[in-house]
Amino acid sequence: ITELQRLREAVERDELLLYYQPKVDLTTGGLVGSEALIRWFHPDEGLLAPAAFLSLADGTELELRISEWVIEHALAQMTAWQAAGLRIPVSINLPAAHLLMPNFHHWLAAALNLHPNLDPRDFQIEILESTAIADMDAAVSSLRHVKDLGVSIALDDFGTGFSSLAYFRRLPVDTLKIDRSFVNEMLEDPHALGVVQYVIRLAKTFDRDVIAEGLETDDDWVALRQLDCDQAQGYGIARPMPPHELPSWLEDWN
Ligand code: G
Ligand code: G
Ligand code: NA
Repeated sequence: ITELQRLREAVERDELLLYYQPKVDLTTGGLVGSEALIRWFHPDEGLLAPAAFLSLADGTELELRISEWVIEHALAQMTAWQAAGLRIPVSINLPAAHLLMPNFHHWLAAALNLHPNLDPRDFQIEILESTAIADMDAAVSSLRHVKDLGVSIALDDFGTGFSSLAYFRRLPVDTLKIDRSFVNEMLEDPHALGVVQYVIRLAKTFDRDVIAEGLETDDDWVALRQLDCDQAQGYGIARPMPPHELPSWLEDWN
């Protein structure tokens, strides 16, 4: 059987799982959310990261099935945490093409309706900045439909794409995520630092939230805070972890 068929079976056999990486407020240190990151627990090869399998599904109906699976499982996890007394906002990663499908918001609304106790404002969708958006008017309208449900949108890996400021200004996104390549190098490379500073100011100018990816050290934390960055995630806070570990991580962190 092909690798693609094997991945299809993995979805149906529930071999996929979501890990969660905490996001914190850089001023208070408090948890502000978590990013769901897909993994494949392969019976022979062990735990596989998305880079090892996700591209197999590119452009197939399985890619859509995986997005559906991610939405369902992330919402179910939020509901489970909530039942345990934990309110943990979650963001998921979706191919921009899925978010931009004309019927996507109906699909998302149906998934949210299965979880009436969740506040949709605790749910966020991350799409890559580098995704080319061919039809800007259609994109703006799709994103507005999603936002009308209360769900927020983040532009991921910001700074690595080619989007113009005019494009960015029109897109109704709530959050900019500064790509970790800039954060990792900002203390050695003044150009990287300049980009980080620029994205933070851009976000503030447009009244958007801003989060830094790839915070690895205490020095990174201090620098980002001095630059007025609101939030961060990264190995210096926590690595992505299975959901049952998050409550005890949180207890240690607090
Ligand atoms: O977890 P890790 O850092 O290895 O993830 C690598 C990349 O894979 C992330 O930057 C993210 O963009 C992508 N990714 C992770 N989980 C998902 C997912 O559920 N769906 C999609 N489409 N991409 C994901
Ligand atoms: O932007 P994206 O969604 O791809 O980011 C998530 C990816 O980044 C995951 O693969 C995760 O494991 C990885 N990641 C998260 N924090 C850090 C970090 O502090 N340093 C590095 N090198 N990678 C990180
Ligand atoms: Na992401």
